[in-house]
Amino acid sequence: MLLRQAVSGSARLAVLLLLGCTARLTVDDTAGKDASDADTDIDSDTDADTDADTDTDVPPVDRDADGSPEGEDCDDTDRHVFPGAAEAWDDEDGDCDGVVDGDGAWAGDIAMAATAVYEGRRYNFSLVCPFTGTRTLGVLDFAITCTPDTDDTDAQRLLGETLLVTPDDADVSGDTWEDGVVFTSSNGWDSDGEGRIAWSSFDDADVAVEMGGVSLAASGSGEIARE
Ligand SMILES: [Ca+2]
Ligand SMILES: [Ca+2]
Ligand SMILES: [Ca+2]
Ligand SMILES: [Ca+2]
Repeated sequence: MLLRQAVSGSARLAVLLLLGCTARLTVDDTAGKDASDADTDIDSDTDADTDADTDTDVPPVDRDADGSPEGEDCDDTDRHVFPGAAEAWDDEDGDCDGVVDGDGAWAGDIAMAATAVYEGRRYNFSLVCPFTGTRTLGVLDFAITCTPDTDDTDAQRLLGETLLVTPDDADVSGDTWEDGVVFTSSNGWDSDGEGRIAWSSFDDADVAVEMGGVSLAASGSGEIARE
């Protein structure tokens, strides 16, 4: 009799254990919060129950704790760099918009004044010369192109059909470029000058160029904008 009761009790215990195991195996965190699961988030299975979190989602990583996760943050090792951050003139893309500082295409009109002394006579010219250029990763490339009126024979003879102003040294960093320029005439002469571009913002800059000389001098200034 005692033996039969012991066997019966063992059988009930085995059934209960089997039911318990079966119940646990049906818990699936991918289905969300379960009645026996203390999780509040299917991705944060930190409780002590034994159900398996089969959710394969990976929480976003934000290494520099700037609120912008890896993938959105273009530099997840620098907490000052993230989408929407303030851009600074530091040769880095601080706001993660894919553009470093004032890089891009630039254009505007430069008002150029030139004086020439030729065979004892003084000539004055005023021209509007388009500026086109690009600034990319520390390299500045531009040309100011003056094309005197074809009817102005004096300008054609002294300045040329085309007078170009180009940078002598294209390296640029920060909000100011100041270096040599070269004035090159289609008449076959060229002359060194000085140039300066000062950025008042990431979208606007002031340009100044100058070439001194006894027989020919020129200076120009104007505003350019990022296109
Ligand atoms: Ca980050
Ligand atoms: Ca960052
Ligand atoms: Ca920057
Ligand atoms: Ca940027």
